[in-house]
Amino acid sequence: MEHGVLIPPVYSPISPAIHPRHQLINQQTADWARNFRIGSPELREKLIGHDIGTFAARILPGGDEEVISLLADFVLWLFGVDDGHCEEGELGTDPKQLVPELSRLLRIAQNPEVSMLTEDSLAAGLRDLRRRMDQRATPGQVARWVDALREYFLSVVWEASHRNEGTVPGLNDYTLMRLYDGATSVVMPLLEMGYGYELQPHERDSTPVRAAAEMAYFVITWDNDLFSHHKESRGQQYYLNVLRVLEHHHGLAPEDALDTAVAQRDRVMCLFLRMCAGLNASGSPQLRQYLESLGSFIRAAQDWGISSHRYTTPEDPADLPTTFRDTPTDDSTEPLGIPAVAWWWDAVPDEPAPVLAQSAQPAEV
Ligand code: 3E9
Ligand code: MG
Ligand code: MG
Ligand code: MG
Ligand code: MG
Ligand code: MG
Repeated sequence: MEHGVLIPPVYSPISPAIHPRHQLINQQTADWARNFRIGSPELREKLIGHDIGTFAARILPGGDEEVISLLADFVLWLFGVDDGHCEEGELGTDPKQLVPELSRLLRIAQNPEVSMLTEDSLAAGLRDLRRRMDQRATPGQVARWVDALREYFLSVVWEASHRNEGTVPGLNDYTLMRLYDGATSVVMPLLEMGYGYELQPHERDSTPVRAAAEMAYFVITWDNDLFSHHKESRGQQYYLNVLRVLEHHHGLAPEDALDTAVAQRDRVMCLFLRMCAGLNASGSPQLRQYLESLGSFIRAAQDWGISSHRYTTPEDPADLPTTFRDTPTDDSTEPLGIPAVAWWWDAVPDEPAPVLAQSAQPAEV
């Protein structure tokens, strides 16, 4: 393997779960990709082989089937953009051309009726996604989906400027970019839609809840950087992931970069658990569902990440772990030395008061 890096089992304290109709959902997403001709024929068939419907069925294991299908099609569409335009396409090395193209797509998401990109299959797919969003989402959820697409697009343009220059950002910039270029925030409205509720702004936009979501983005994308390292580093193409950042800027040997990245995600995972425990103690039922879904999203990305052909690359096997571990390699409660996210550690509510033992509580009357 490149650099001799062997990805170890990662710490996962969250239980796996999957929607029982995952096979059908996965098949429907294959049909959708073919109907809308997402990506080049080669890319499309590759994406269909990645079991993205299964991934979506793990993100919303108890969710509405139509929303899971919508999420699956949307994630496949995102890979159509991320692989097709950004990482393997010509636009990906040219931020000046990427900006107008992504801005046009954003207009389609926002106003699907506009007569723009009428011959473009990604635009047609996006129109269909927006139409289905309208059937299941509140106007506020649609608006947040569009806003999240914009922040994803902004971050991939930043990434494209590094690809264009062949440069590697430092850890703080990389972290900030990665919070959005992993396309995790665009999934958030669908977590609510999957269970048929709308989280109220006073909860969703509160500093601790936003921190919890960002922690989930961090764990999901650091895990992706581990599981996709083989796929990304084996070719000749420019690639960017946390192992490369740590090797490049911190002078770490590949093995040490790996240990460092694993310790970082373990510490954030531990912080996420403390944050959720604190928020669950006082949150609404909708907030508790939302936090549970953040956990499902983390676990889904892990189960799918170690098993999808996208990362195991059977034609050149990646030798990914097949299990998880139940203890962190690093459980320090100290903030990571990453200024953009160090505030997370200050956002955790105080420990809830200990619950009285059952026998000490007065009997119900
Ligand atoms: C992920 O980063 C890029 C996104 C556009 C993929 C779409 C996935 C989601 C919306 C859910 C988040 C899941 C993840 C990050 C697994 P990157 O490193 O380009 O993904 P890759 O698969 O190429 O490693
Ligand atoms: Mg990418
Ligand atoms: Mg990629
Ligand atoms: Mg990756
Ligand atoms: Mg490797
Ligand atoms: Mg090792």
